[in-house]
Amino acid sequence: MSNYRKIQAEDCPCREGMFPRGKVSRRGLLFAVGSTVGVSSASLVRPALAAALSAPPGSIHYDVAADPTKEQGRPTFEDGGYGSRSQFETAVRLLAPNPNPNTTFTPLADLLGNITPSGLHFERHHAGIPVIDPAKHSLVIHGLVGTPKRFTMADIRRMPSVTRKHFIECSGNTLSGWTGQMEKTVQASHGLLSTSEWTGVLFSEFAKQVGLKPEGTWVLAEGSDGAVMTRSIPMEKMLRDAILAYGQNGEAIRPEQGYPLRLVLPGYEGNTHIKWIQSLQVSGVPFMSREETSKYTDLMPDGVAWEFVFEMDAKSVITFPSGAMRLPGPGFYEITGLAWSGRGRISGVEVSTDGGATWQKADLEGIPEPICTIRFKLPWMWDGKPRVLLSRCADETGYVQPIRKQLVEQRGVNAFYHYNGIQAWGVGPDGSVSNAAA
Ligand SMILES: Nc1nc2c(c(=O)[nH]1)N[C@H]1C(S)=C(S)[C@@H](COP(=O)(O)O)O[C@H]1N2
Ligand SMILES: [Mo]
Repeated sequence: MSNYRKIQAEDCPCREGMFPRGKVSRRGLLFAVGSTVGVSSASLVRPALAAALSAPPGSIHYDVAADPTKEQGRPTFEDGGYGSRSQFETAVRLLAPNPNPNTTFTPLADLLGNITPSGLHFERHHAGIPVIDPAKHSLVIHGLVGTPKRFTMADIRRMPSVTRKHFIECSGNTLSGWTGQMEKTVQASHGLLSTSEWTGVLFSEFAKQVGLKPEGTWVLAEGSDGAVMTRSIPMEKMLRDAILAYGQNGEAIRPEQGYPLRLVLPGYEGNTHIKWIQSLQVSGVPFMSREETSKYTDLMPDGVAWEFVFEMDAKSVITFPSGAMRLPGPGFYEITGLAWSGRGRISGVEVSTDGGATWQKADLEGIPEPICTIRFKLPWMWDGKPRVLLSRCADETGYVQPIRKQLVEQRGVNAFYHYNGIQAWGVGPDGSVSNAAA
């Protein structure tokens, strides 16, 4: 397996040109240069040396010990007190092709377990990432409430909190299923999906403080970014499980994810999880904002557009082996991937290694949690023949992930969002893995 991972990192075309080779973290450079040639100015370093010292994003370059058991290791706190990953780890987010510098994809094939490291969480920004001082940020709750109120971040931090694991998935994830474009890697096809442990305050706690009027059936959530992104959310959902989150994976939420405060609406399409949230306005009707009229609707074959398609249907994907990888030869592999549903817990995952002729029950890693990804696994002996690998999942409502044909029969091919068909990866006789759609 470890041998295989190395092959994968070199072969994956999506990674080409993504590392700032020759651009060296200042601290790492000074550390290495100071110990070898005794100069302290980075500008004096010859380009060849700088290239040799380059380190992938999020890491610091250090010289490798000839024998780590025979010398003192490097001192702690070289990182200034905030850790970095090994210089040998290279997984990064994938930037969407130009001209869209506002979207990145999670490297799903590199993830271990179930949580997405915060630095690899996918990003979708309609107007870039605002820089917000938490001391000056607040959330106003107004409209059809008894007492309109402004909550500072300090007020919010004092309220009773919850910590829950949930995925967020952009409704445009896997849209190549509709268009038929063959994305080469699972990062490009499925990478607008990430899972974090979110910490924050349930909306129901805020509701107790402002007092809701019975006619308040919708809430307009509004961000404080350049897009002032707004979505209308049913009050029933807000009271059921909406979280005003300030924490992500054990620390403050990342700027890219909405620092200092974001809405988390478990299972709802990503665009409703308003980041950098500043206002919640209660009303008796949806607001019909730009994002729910011109944008996030699904056009059906009969010309009718579905709107307020909130819940993300059950989906699964094999992340190993997946597109652009190469299996080094016949033998044992553990097929693995992720399954998730916006409607509850995943109840089961099946894998086919023969293009859907037969299916086997996959092992689930741990106990499925509601509206959270779960890792599945299946031991597999590859005989060296061409194979097509598929996964399909079911959730606790009894819903089974469909094939593309079923989706197209129901919705045509104009529906840009909410594609959740089964993904197929083909394994060639040379071990090369490629997108075989489904
Ligand atoms: N204020 C604001 N909230 C926003 C957005 C935005 O551009 N501005 N993008 C939305 C979209 S389309 C998605 S898919 C998710 C992405 O969340 P992430 O960037 O934390 O992955 O945030 C949503 N919330
Ligand atoms: Mo999105």
